[in-house]
Amino acid sequence: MAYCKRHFLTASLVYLSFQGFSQEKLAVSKGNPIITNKYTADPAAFVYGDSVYLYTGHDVAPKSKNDYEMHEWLCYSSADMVNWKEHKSPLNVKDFAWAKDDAWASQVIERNGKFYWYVATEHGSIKGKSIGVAVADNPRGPFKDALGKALITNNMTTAVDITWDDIDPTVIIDDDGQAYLFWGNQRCYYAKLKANMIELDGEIKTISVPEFTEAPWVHKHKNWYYLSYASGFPEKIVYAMSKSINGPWDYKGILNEIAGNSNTNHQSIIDFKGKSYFIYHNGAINNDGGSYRRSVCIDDLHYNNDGTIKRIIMTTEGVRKVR
Ligand code: FUB
Repeated sequence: MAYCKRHFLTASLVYLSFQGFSQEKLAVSKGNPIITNKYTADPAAFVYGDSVYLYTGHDVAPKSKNDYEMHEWLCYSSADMVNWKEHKSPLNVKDFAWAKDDAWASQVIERNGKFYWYVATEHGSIKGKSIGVAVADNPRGPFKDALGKALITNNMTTAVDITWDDIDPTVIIDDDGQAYLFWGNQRCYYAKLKANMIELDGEIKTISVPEFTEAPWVHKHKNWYYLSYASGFPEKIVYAMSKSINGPWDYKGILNEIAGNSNTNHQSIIDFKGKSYFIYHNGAINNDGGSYRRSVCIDDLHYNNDGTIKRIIMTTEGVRKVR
């Protein structure tokens, strides 16, 4: 693994300007981690227009605390994967009146000019984690609760007897227009979404893949569907492939090894301007990163001719500018 903590400590982000009226900060990534002025976790990226939009959780746990503390989600954009704009935080757990706290993993997708943000958070009155959805007219927000209640609550899923199995939503719209939501911890769930993107369309199903911990990410590349997910603990990212979004999923093994100084790894995979990227987090920032103070990193992802994916090489240098 091309990982060296000493080198990560030298990775930095240079602030170029601050435009008070738009509350955007422009920063140049010097490598991994790409953002060093705050802790960022659970990356989810998507391409819109000429840019990549990157949404993350925001770890704010003090060094003395060995647990997650996360209250808001963050939004960044880049046209070249190196120069990143930090936008004003477009969504806070307080924007969901029914939620208690914990701005955990999330993903944004666009449909018909609207942007839907699926988030995991602790429910205020139904015990356990839950999934909500917010909507906006712009990828930078502002986002507002689209439903006024959770889309998924812990009592809707019974495959495992834990209160945190309804986390880590990932969403995909298939070529025929059908949208699917995948999520889970210890068990991977999925369900169809109606065209309005805020209601389930049919039953919740489970997927059987080896050693599923959490963090599913479903993407399509050429004619293959990929289900990547965190496996074991500390987590490695593994993946499975299928010719159908409904499976069966053919397990392909490890995609990314354990990330430096972090029990979790949480990946997002995109294609942008002719290249493929693996976006994840580690615990390598400054002297006090770790499993609860994580940082987003980006490295190249390469497919083999048969559609399988080469093992990710985590680097200090990160990715090059793309045009
Ligand atoms: O950030 C909180 C949790 O840690 C996420 O939901 C998991 O995927 C793991 O990264």
